[in-house]
Amino acid sequence: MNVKKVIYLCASLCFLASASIGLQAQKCEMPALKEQLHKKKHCRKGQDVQRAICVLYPTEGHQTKGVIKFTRTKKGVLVNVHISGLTPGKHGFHIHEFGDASSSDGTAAGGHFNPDGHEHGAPCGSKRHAGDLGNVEANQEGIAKMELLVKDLKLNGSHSIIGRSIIVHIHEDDLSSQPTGNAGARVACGVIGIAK
Ligand SMILES: [Cu+2]
Ligand SMILES: [Zn+2]
Repeated sequence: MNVKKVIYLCASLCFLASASIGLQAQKCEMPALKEQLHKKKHCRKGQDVQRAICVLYPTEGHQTKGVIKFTRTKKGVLVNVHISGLTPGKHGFHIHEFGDASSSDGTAAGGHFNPDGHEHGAPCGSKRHAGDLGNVEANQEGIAKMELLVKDLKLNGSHSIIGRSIIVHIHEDDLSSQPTGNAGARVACGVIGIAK
């Protein structure tokens, strides 16, 4: 083997080695790029929630159930309420802080959703808990059906209600007593999730 051949062999080996390193690097970059594209596509979608839904299940000893739908509009969030199994009359209706429906009495959902540290109030008031939705009113059949537009309800951002819960109470919310409106026990609870 002469010197020329040795140099040629070395050069070819070096070329092959660097090519394979390059290939490996490319392989590593591929999943990262894919992940970035995936994030771009899906996280952006996640940041722009248009609709939400909450299925209410009865707490222990009660029969109240229902479905609450939230739809973002230009004027605010439209809240569509359909609840059954209530006693006739008004019942406190709030968004509570935690999306935790694990306790049989609904208390794991915590207090009213209150990201701004305000006092409890009426749904139309400007200084109130963000979760204060007032009352639902059941007819003689125990059914409450209504639609309300809540200007400052958010499905996105720091005040988003996604992952919080809805609680229906046994009594009427008087819209003034602190900190809960004196609405009593929790008869139904459900977690608010992103809807299609
Ligand atoms: Cu409540
Ligand atoms: Zn409140």
